[in-house]
Amino acid sequence: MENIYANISAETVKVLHDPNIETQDVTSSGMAGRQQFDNRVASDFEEEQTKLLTETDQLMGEIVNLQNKLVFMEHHFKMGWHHFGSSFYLFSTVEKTWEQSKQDCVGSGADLVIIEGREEQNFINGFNGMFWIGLSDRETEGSWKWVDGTPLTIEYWKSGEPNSYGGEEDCAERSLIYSNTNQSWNDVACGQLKLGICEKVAYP
Ligand SMILES: [Ca+2]
Ligand SMILES: [Ca+2]
Repeated sequence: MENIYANISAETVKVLHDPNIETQDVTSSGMAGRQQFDNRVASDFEEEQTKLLTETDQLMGEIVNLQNKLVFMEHHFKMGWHHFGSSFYLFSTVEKTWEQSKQDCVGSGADLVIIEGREEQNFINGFNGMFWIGLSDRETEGSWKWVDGTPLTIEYWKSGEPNSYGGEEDCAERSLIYSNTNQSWNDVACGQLKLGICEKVAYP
């Protein structure tokens, strides 16, 4: 104990014993300060709590989204869809006309495939067979458009195609591939019977 008192400075002792300093005021001021400190701590705590609750809500939302995505993907894999990039693809097993194949795709929430670049072209080329793709010049001869209305810009026609053979070839197929995988499209008559490739957005 003596050591503790020894640490109290002479000035402190003087203040404590000075009759001119109103003890009551000093005590009130100390309590008010303590109250302010407590209020600030409580306010910080509430702020932190609100922030954590918001973050928890966001995380729960993300978990629900991921669970929904998982269910969506599992469902499509079971139905035979393939996942590539940001799309699902279904390679049909029944030969139909271009329009019938398109309608089948639409019926399953998709459309005939739109090939937007080399990677997707390579992916499509990984499957054997002659498949309808979502490309035609049915509206205006020679003006090839995808099923979503966008004009053809990147193209992978076979050498000598599209040739509109007999003047009646308005729909495009991914034909059999020989040597160059960048040349696998051919225009054929839309009424021919072929398999189709459907594409839909994987994460709507
Ligand atoms: Ca595509
Ligand atoms: Ca042709």
